[in-house]
Amino acid sequence: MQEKYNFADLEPKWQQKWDNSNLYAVHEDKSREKYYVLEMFPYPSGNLHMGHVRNYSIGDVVARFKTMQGYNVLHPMGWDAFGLPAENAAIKHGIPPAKWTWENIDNMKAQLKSMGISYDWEREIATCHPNYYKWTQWLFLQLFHKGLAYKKYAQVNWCPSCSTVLANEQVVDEGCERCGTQVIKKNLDQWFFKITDYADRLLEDLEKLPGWPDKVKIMQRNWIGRSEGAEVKFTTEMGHELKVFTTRPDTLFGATYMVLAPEHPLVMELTRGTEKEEKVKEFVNKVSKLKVEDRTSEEGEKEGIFTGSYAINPMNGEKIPIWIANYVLMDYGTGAIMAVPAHDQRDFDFARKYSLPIRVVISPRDQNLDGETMSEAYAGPGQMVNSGEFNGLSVEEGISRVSDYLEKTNNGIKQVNYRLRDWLISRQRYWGAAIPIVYCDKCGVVPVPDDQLPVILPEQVEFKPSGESPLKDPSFWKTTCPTCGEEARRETDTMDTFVCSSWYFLRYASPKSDEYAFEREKVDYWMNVDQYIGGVEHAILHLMYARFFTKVMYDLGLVSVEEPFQNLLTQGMVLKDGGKMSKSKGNVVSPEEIISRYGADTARLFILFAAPPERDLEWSDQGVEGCFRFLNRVWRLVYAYHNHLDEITGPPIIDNKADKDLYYALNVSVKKVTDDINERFNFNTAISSIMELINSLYHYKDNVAFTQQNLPLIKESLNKLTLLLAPFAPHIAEELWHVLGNHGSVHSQKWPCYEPAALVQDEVTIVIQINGKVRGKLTLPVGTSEEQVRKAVINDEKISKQLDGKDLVKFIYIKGKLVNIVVK
Ligand code: ANZ
Ligand code: ZN
Repeated sequence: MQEKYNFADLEPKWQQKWDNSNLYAVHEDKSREKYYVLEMFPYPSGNLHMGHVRNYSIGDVVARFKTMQGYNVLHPMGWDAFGLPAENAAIKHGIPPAKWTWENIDNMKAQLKSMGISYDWEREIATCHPNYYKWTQWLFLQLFHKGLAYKKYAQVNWCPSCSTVLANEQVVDEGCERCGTQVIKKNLDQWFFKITDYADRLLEDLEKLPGWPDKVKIMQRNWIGRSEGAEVKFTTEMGHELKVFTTRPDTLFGATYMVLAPEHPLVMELTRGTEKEEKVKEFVNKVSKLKVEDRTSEEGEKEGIFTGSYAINPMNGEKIPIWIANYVLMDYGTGAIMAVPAHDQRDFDFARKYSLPIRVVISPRDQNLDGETMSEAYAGPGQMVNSGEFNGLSVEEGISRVSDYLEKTNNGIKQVNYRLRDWLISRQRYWGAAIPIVYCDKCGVVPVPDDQLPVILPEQVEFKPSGESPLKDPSFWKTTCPTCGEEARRETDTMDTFVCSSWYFLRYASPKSDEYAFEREKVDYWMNVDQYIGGVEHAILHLMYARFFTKVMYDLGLVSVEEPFQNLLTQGMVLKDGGKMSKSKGNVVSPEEIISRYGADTARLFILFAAPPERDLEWSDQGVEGCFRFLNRVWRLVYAYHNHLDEITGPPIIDNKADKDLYYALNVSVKKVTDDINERFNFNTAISSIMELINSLYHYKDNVAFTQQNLPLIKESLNKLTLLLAPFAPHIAEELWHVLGNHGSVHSQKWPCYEPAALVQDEVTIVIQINGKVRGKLTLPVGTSEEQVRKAVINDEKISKQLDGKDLVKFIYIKGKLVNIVVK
């Protein structure tokens, strides 16, 4: 053993040995209980950042700990490898996206290995590999055959100068990210997945996920956005049917105007050929440029224009004006509303602005509302008023009775609406999984037959400066129809990369299979993921899509679980100087630099020690230093003893006070580390109790003469210490495990247990304060009565001297802990 902790030698040494011995390879074994721990796979940008280090360090502790607890642990890693940055790099630097991506993967894989994470690299996957995207395409076809993949016209962002579609994140200040040209909306034929068919199940099954953070479930619930209400049929004076969706049928008598979304088909019909036509067109044009969020926010400026037409309220035959306004969206409900300004704030703002009537139809118990004088809409409980035969009903009764009435009179139906939209998966991009569809003049839309999968992406491609996808080239799209053999065109759209990541957790079960996307028996053994770990930025889309895919596959009989992720941990961010680490802020600390200066074990320990996993973590150079010093302390302690322990065998015999204290500290530490990891993933407090154990060991070493030291106890303590440290700092733990004369990898050992009896102390130390200041300590048997404590304190030599000649005013005893004496 070297005197100095030389991480730079020992870390690569062990990484190599672990690799060579296939230490982390796992196989299905029905005789053993499995545990599947998964970190969200990264996009291969080229370099790991601290967020990755945090994510994977957390996962690695869980994986190693569960392995030591005896589980058969699956802990795989792969690459979410399709996506835009590769294309941008290609356009900028002329490197083919495939080359760029594979080089980045090599780089990042080496960095991951240098962190010593316990991945089973045999199971590595990359979504851009034909062997993987073949099955992404196959799954697309399963959805297609089930009627869950369909095509329709939809709006996209379009740059007229680059003549290409832009993803939302490529639109910067309404301009094209690349050339700055103003982006326009364009309607294109697009592929969708019918996730809305699963809205109810996606919502209901959140109840089955007690192991998910509430905040994530709330975000998913809001995203699905279920609303119960009614669809009500109004008619225009000219006789068109005008349907609206409302969650408040009880307020129907208070509808004083109607609003159509600017994109509503009735807009043109109602105004064509009238004096309003020009103005309306202008208005519609203006609104179409606004962002959805700006249109719907409560604060956003509401603007509108009168169509000149009227509608008839089915409840009372009243004639009310039809307006067009920016705050009503085409793709929610029916794209039209009845406006009830007295009870809806957005309608209220609009009505005030355009002097439209406000009629109160819900009256609260304790105030008298008047439409003329109200300063805001009233959305609370109350009684129906101004509502004919329904007067006097409560809001809830009103909603149900008016809905019944509408159904009976054929003027409406009860309805549930969702905010969730179908998933637009078409990307007019090159670097993605091609949609396996062929268009034939004779046969129409033809799915590519299974035996012709994958539809291969050409890899030696050149990008035109316009950024147009190389798939727009005849060498890709020219093909023959799988059905009739005539000339046909391939679909040139590729899939959203969220499709690739919606099933990757299943592929890890049989990553190399040519025959199946995943082998049923293996997937059934491993699924579902027991612990999923990743950033909260994926709380909505990725997790929703993965849940959707899992349910579809369940319905197709491909998997046995309906939810993919049993428990979810969303780790906090890594901050520096209070802000998120980011290139643009110039406050990035590179993992490579920290690893080369202090070693991976220090980096991991710091990141696990600095905050509980779910909280944000503030980077601290001193904190890193501190962890490095701690590992050095561990090293020196083992160094001090290692030559004396070879011959020591057998369990320790504990008899004197110093031994008892150390044995107690050891057992407390084992219990605390075990509980902290097991129950709460509180790695930070687990690490502090390892640090306390080290302090106790040093205390023993420095205060007990060497000849008096209990070497079997030291040996047991050091052995257990390395076991406790193994999940957090795997390299140094492995080295010390061997230095201490043990065989086999520390990571294949059983997790240490503690001796419950040793946790019971027979003596307690009581702190003695006089007038609030600590003046001494007394060690007494557990269970000493207050009376006896008082005697012992007052008879104590040191204390009695300080009490001499003073009046004892008060004696306060806090059991087993503290005595406070007040004197005058
Ligand atoms: C009348 C009414 C009276 C409404 C009232 C609310 C309160 P959620 O809960 O989000 O589903 N609405 C319907 N379709 C809309 C659209 N396409 N664009 C903008 N607003 C729309 O909201 C449903 C309510 O939002 C509906 O109920 C409708 O206004 C409005 F005191 O109808 B309500
Ligand atoms: Zn054909």
